[in-house]
Amino acid sequence: MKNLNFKQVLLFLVTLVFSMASCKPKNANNTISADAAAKVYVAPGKYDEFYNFVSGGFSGQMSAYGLPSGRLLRVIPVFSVDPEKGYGFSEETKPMLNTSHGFVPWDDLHHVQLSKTNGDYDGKWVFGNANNTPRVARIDLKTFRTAEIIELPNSAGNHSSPFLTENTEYVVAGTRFSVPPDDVNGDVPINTYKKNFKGTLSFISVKKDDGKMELAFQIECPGFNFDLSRAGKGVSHGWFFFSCYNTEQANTLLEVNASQKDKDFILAVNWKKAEEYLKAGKGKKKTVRYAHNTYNEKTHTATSEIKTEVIVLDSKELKDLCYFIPCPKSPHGCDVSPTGEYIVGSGKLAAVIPVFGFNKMLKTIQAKDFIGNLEGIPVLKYESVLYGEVKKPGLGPLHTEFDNKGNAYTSFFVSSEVVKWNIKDLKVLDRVPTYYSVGHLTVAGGDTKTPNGKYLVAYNKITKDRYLPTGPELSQSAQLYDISGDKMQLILDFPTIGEPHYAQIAPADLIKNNSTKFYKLDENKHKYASIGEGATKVVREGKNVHVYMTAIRSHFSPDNIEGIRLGDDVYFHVTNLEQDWDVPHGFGIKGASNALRCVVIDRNDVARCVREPFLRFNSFNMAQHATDFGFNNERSLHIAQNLAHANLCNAMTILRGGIEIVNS
Ligand code: CUK
Repeated sequence: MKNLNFKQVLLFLVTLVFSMASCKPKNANNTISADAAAKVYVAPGKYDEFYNFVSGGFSGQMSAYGLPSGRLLRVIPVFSVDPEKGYGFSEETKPMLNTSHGFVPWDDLHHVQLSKTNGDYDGKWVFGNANNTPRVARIDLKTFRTAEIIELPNSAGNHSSPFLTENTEYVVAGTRFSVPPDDVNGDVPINTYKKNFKGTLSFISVKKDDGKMELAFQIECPGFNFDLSRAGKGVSHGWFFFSCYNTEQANTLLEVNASQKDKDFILAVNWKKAEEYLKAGKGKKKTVRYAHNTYNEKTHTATSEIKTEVIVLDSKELKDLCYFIPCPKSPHGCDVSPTGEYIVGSGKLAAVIPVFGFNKMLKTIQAKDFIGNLEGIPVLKYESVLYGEVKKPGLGPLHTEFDNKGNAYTSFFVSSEVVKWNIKDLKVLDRVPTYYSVGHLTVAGGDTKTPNGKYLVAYNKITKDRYLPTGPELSQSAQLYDISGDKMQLILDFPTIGEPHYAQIAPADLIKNNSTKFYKLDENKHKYASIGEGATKVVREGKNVHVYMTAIRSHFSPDNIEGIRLGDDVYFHVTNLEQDWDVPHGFGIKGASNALRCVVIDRNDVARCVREPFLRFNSFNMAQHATDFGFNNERSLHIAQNLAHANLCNAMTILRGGIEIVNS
């Protein structure tokens, strides 16, 4: 919870937090009953029942775990480079990390969202947001690879993102911080904040068949901070709900000044209405700059395009588009029940959890039961929209998900617990501790129309005492609870990669049978592909030399390259010829800073390795490593050297042009 309001929570409750964090219950181990081990045991060779997609926070990656075992299956590079997969190192993948600011190979991958059809996961894609340089990524679940990244203009701190409508019509992304527009009018002094800073909500359309994203439109809203959001579903399909804070529009000392008011808001947006306005030509074209990056599965190459225009709808002018629902103190989570009828606001500093009724909201709008108007947006009467309040739920409510029996589960940051309550009568039914300071939680299918409800995972901010120490920084933490009975039961701790913010859990059956096993060689449309060893060659174009190369276990072709001269740029285009599941190959060049970039551990990708111009062209020493050993960097290196000795010897050393010979 590394945002400003949590600093404030910590300011106010610092003693309490410390006491919570340091008072590990003496009987913590005893609270896990004997059957826990059996519940999480997945026998060797057996598959897990669920995939758990977990955000990597500041690692910029996403990871896939199996549940209930907690086994790490794969780290999926998204917003950061990853030598294990060559992502961001190979020339083919570098464009994925391009932005309007240039190459940005890092971000905070904050929330994940699985694609939906009719309000349930469909297993096609998983989306992730970049918090820092606002971007949204789509990962293809056939390949577990990042297929597309779109940057968002007019945004800063892309936090209420990426949340999806019930048929993945849109990926929606609200800006956490209001900013001046990205166009020529954007250079304004901070004391004009209230006038010039705006909160922009982005609606990215997603094509049904191939998932292709487009920035369809944006809605310009008052200069508040949009923290989190959820789409309506079922009865509330067509609406979107955003929690907002800093409605004071403070621009100094946000820790204190942004939480003065007794109530902030949940913004209800009628996106079907937005579509009507768009059709009627009510949008205004604005000049912006944003990158749109796409990975092509046929050419195995990414392209990055800079786009310069976006259509913006103005919430001030367009009636019936937006409404404010008052919500106690700095609402954070904003979650919608499986039927779509109940909207749960979690004020981080509030003593109750307000639950709003969607139909009550519609009636309030119809009756024009408003208590005011903020920059053209009607403010509804709290009592009229409120279904009820969960009383004394805990301290610091954050996020809520749902099971299949009419219950809700809310995470509490300050009191470090998960609280189960009934949606209908709002009674608290059960509470279990987390260790410690839980942020998000996820229930299997917990944001869908038909939750599975078997497991809940809590993602913690603090891990004191849970794992073997690892120096000043401890492992990140997830905790798995069995929620199938009346009482929640902690059954497993497992560490995660990076800081886990949000995660989702999908049945394995939805995804596993669609996994791509390998790329068919005759479908490879890469410009420099060599389809078969017979097609390999070395082609000189002035000072550029293109080596068309193939890799098959355990052999490179050609295995001698002669005639390279000092000052040449040599491009190695390596095609993996394997046509079987899981036979990737690596490729490296000794001494080149991009040697790692050439460790492209890919199926049938072609790696184009461009030598850095500032490097002296001394020698090449290439080696292939067998893949049935699995990979880590050290081992790859080791095998590479061994193979160089065993198979390749001097074969790949460049012998001509006054170049030093490498005796490998
Ligand atoms: S969150 Cu982003 S800092 Cu509750 Cu999704 Cu914690």
